[in-house]
Amino acid sequence: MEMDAQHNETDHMTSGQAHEKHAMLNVKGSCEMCKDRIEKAAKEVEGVSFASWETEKQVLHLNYDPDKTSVDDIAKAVAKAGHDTDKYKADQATYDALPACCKYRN
Ligand SMILES: [Cu+2]
Repeated sequence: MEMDAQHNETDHMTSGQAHEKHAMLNVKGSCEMCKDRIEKAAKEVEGVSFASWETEKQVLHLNYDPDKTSVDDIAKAVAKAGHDTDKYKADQATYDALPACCKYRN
């Protein structure tokens, strides 16, 4: 009687990249060096296929495989590289070691 039951299942398969998810993460930084550092830190996380940080908006765009990693893991890696995220903050020592042009706190 119900013909609609199939519809939900097919939605998953519309994209070519089977598992990829897109996410945006707020990440603090200031210059082009920060952009390189943030994107490199994110891409070094296994499962991340794309990372692009917008300097003006302070937002990191991500494509990743949710079977291999999570936004949480990526945020941790970015914080470890010296950049604050919503959830995880960089250690003071790590932050202090950043070049002067990269200081984004105050
Ligand atoms: Cu910088």
